[in-house]
Amino acid sequence: MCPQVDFDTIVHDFDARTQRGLARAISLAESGRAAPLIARVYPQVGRAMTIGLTGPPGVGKSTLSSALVRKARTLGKSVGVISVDPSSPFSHGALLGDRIRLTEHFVDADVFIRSMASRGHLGGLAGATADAVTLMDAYGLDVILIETVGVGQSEIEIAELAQTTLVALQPGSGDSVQVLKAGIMEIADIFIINKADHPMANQLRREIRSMMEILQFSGWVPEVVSTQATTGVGIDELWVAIEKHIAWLKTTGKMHEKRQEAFEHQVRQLALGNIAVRLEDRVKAESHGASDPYAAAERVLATFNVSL
Ligand SMILES: Nc1nc2c(ncn2[C@@H]2O[C@H](COP(=O)(O)OP(=O)(O)O)[C@@H](O)[C@H]2O)c(=O)[nH]1
Ligand SMILES: [Mg+2]
Repeated sequence: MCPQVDFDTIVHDFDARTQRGLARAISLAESGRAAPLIARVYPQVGRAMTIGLTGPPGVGKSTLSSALVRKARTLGKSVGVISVDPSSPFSHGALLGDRIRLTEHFVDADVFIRSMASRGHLGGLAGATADAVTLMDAYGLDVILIETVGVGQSEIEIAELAQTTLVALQPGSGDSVQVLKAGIMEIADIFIINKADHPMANQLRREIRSMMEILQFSGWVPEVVSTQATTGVGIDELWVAIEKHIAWLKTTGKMHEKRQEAFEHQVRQLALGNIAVRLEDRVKAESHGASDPYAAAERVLATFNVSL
């Protein structure tokens, strides 16, 4: 974010629907200074179709993103791609790979690609990403794809910002077991068996089926779609499955529920982030030379007008 760019300029560029305006608005969100902009655009959100895509490194998420962008473009839809890779904040290797796989879309004015960081956002990376989704939606992008590496709780949380969560796995990698352990299976609305030309693809399908039995999904039962992201095989079927899931969310009223939960989650994260910062200062101050932890905790709480 260029410090010399003032807020009014960003708002002006954003309102004029320039990619530069959107890019700067997201940078503002990353640095935790987008609150007035979010307040201003919030009445316009809720139009976009949001898709989360998660899975282990190397499974083909970025290649799938690129294929999904291509599909959405053939349908005349504008697309935003948010790429989140907290596992490599300093080495840009993964992000560079993502960019290479998305190069064909760079010149397309209706495709906006962004990798995320959280430099000062109270809600952390998930908070910054949530703001980016809000901004892209308000900007008018039809489809928003959020790619995250499925390695930890916060990445899972980011995938869940979306209406539909895709979990990508690849055959012959032992992925399914890893993913079950990491708690990623539970968030899948659609399983993707990517690199489906691999000889062990059928085994992975069986593994997914047996894990689905263990997890006993109720309501929506995840679809399992085989793809070859590099050639585009299965992408049409994947798109159909996504649309089917979104239709299900709408007809059952789950869409509304999901939105409400996501809203509450954002409020909670913002409030907790703020309280955590204040709390840390007080804890340090009151712990120094304190007679016992309870007494110190009482003094900390007293500054918030509450007691144990
Ligand atoms: N054979 C094969 N390779 C694929 C397929 N999809 C992706 N790849 C390759 O797998 C590697 C990792 O892909 P990438 O999209 O960067 O994975 P990510 O780390 O999950 O984003 C790249 O070399 C891709 O070309 C596929 O369907 N079949
Ligand atoms: Mg990637």
